[in-house]
Amino acid sequence: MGTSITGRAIKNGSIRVDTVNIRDFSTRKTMRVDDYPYGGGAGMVMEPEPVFRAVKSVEARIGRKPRVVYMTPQARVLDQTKVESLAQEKDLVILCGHYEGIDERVLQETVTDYISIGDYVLTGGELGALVLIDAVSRFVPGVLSNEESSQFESLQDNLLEYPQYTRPEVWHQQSVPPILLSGDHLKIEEWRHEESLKRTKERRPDLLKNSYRVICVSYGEPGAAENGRLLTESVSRYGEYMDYNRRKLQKTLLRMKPWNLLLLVMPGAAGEDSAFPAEMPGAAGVEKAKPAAIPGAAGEEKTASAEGKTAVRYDPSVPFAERFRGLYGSETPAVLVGSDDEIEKASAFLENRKFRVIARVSPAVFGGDSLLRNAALDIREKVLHFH
Ligand code: 4GX
Repeated sequence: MGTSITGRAIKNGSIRVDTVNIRDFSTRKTMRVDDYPYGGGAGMVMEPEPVFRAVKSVEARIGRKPRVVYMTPQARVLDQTKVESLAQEKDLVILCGHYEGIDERVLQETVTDYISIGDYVLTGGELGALVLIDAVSRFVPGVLSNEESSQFESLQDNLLEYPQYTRPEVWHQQSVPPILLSGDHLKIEEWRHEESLKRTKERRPDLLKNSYRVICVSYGEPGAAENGRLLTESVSRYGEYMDYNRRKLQKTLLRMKPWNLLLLVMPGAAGEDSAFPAEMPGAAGVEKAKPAAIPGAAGEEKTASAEGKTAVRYDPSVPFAERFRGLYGSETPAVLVGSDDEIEKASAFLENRKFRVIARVSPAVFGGDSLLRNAALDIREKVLHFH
């Protein structure tokens, strides 16, 4: 842990790793902490009491009950969603057996999470713990620089990373795909998304069943558009974003699939006093993808914002059925953000249009990066559960 990125993180105080030796909590003169298994059989078993005391000593030191993770091959294999969820914790205790298993009763009483790092057997849980610490650290603020964090969400959408190229343009008779030299960023994003899909189909088709496309629709105050974009980007790298204040869009047919996710950002989601910074440098740890261009906004009332983007005036009198004339789901999960009142009305409308509302999110999530990040995590977990 002392080298490279984790080494730097420890030195700058972003993370701290303490070790507790279970043997220090032995109940015997010999300092042993294991004994023969009841029922016989090969190997030894770690006694419950020293493990219990070791965990209690950590609780006493930090003054609260932390999540306690037990590294074992008899658990679900660690994935990026789990890593992100663990990274929200201020403290984590990782319990490692070495050579031997631990008495089931103390596990039952102390362990909150069972985690495996893969379907193979190690000599002890320590290497698993290092893997876990390493992966979790990347989500701790201050561990990665902006540059390092801007290129890491490859598994966020359950898709593999697209292929990368650098100079020279031709190497061993092989050219860099011309589109990457075109300077057309929208086209490049599209191409990368396609490559990610292709690659995942070929190499990890198992990931695709947990993959879904995020489509965000917002309407309401001008800030709703920006908030919609922020939320979309924290949930998915390849999310699409649409501003339904635009009348042309209100008439377009949008039939969403069961593997899509609708994020509906409504009024109340961006009041006058809510913060929606023009720039959120690396806040969500996601590279900023430009939202897709929205076709046909000609003739709309536009007001140029400071960034030169266009905002469209919101007309609150337009009813749902008119604003979303062409919007249909087919058992499509939907997440609603807005005032309670607006969420209530929207739910009924969307359920009629064959969407399934899986989460209601308070507009307060736009109050800060960590709130937004937690909301995104929660949404992703709910979608996976829904599927
Ligand atoms: N992902 N191991 C736990 C302890 C043990 C020994 C004997 C029962 C009987 C592992 C993994 C892993 C090895 C850690 C066995 N338990 N940890 N250790 N795979 O293989 O996390």
